[in-house]
Amino acid sequence: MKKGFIFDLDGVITDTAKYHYVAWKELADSIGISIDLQFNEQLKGISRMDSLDRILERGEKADSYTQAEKEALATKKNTNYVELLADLTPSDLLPGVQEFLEEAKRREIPCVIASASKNAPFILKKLGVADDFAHIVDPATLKKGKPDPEIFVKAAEAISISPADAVGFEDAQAGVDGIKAAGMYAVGVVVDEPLHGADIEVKKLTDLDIDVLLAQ
Ligand code: B16
Ligand code: MG
Repeated sequence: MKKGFIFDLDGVITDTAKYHYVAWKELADSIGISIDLQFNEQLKGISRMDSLDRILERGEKADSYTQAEKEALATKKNTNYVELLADLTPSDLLPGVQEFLEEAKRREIPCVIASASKNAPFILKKLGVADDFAHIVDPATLKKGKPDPEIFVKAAEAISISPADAVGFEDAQAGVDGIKAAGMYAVGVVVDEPLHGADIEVKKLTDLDIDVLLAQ
């Protein structure tokens, strides 16, 4: 029997990718780099600094900024992004999330957030589900980002279970790779592109039978 659920945030609990895109596009435009929605796909699940590095590489400006200047650019993007999150409400939970979290609570299965986002506590509060999670892994404590398994291993540790007893939920390929590298059962939440290596793929969490999932 599985004993815990480990959730990615963006793309699984809510869809903040559209706000990341608006904020990154504004930042990129301001330094003469053009990005589009297709490029934005590459930024899913990737940390703030790694996202900036990918944008600078795309504009062939990887060596144009000092570390301090890059930090200022990332902060500028984040300020804009957090402003865009101001209107987030529980209605922005992805379909089936509320019901799934309630089912987990009824079965006393702890839920943990394993997100690259440093804004996760703020976002969960705005969505009204902060109390549904036993722990949020602090991405600032990580040595490596996804696809490294570290964040998922830390999430399992936080609720004192072995990774093999956890189910991980992800929408990004880097995340599914991290879940599998941690030795967990992987649920891929897909829009249209398949996720390689996921043990099961669903479009929304209510497509899952929680009892079947726990028996994996
Ligand atoms: P922040 P996830 C990730 O969230 C996003 O998918 C990614 O686009 C973003 O750059 C990253 O969080 C960092 O977010 O700038 O808020 O710290 O999918 O890991 O929940
Ligand atoms: Mg995600």
